[in-house]
Amino acid sequence: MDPIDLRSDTVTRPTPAMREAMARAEVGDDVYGEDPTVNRLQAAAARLLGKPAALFVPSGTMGNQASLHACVRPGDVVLAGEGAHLLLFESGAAAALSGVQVQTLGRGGFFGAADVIAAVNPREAHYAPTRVVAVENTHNRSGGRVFPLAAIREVAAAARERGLHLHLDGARLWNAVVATGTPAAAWAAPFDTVTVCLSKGLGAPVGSLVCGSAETIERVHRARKRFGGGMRQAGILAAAGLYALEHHIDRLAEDHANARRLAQGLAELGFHVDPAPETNMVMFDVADTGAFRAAARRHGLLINPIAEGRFRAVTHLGVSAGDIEDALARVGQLVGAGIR
Ligand code: TLP
Repeated sequence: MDPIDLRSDTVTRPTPAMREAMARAEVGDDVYGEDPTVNRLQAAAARLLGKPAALFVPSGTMGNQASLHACVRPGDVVLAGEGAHLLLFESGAAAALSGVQVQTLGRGGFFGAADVIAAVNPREAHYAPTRVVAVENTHNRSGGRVFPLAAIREVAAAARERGLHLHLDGARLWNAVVATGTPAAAWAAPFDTVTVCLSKGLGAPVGSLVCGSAETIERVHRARKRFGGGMRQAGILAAAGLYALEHHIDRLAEDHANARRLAQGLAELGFHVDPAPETNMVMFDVADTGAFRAAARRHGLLINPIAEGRFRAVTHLGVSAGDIEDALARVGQLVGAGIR
């Protein structure tokens, strides 16, 4: 019985064609700016995101944290939605590396202009300066939901009026692009810095990009160096990223269809689940977290809880429509054995 891995879209492995592209990659020393494949990837990403410049970084975490580092001073406030990855799952980096406090606003990862206006501190010596508004799209903790573009534009207008920097954690922006048909550049336009990942749904082994103005990217570049993220012959990785951008964006629609089928099947098995996931994540509730996880593993189903009683299943390049039917059959066996 082959395992079916629904823990995350980070578990994907490079396809044979991607590995061939990696093997063929021309390389140079990227700390000198001399890796032609990294340079091509950065140019391609900047073009796709509609920004003047882009920088290849080792991870989404470094993309977020180097972006923040480039535009804050210690003591500043970063506003972000509830459950933000850059607050909860980056090992305290915003505080540890940049000395900022992250303050959440809105509900469930989403917020509007009124929330921003209410959250910005007065410019007065008692208060920490509010410096950044960060949006996560799609939003991981909410189950891969899309932050609506109209709301983003209103948030951005309010933030601009108050002189705030706008950052987008677009680790899964490609999923929002495919789910809505709105191009990446339109999603990125309101933001000063945009992090996008190659190693989630797009299936590259490593890598993310930060996009923005040339001047901002120069500062992010310094932060990348400071954080130890300067890479040498990184063209081997960049080649995988280029391949992913060229071949793996449109196919995310399959992951979204698989997530919908999984949700529907789980609902039929009696689970409390959002029946219409927007992208590639399915959140559902179970009675006994430990028992469900262990029994699922015994049945060759790898899946992680995100909280007591709540699981996240993520569809990706390594999971076919047939695998989803298999996964549902395996969950059916658990339910038959009284585990749910
Ligand atoms: N998310 C991972 C885990 O860290 C939770 C996952 O399995 O979903 N932004 C968002 C919205 C993310 O979901 C992630 C990774 C990151 C940033 C960080 O990316 P990496 O892992 O490349 O540092």
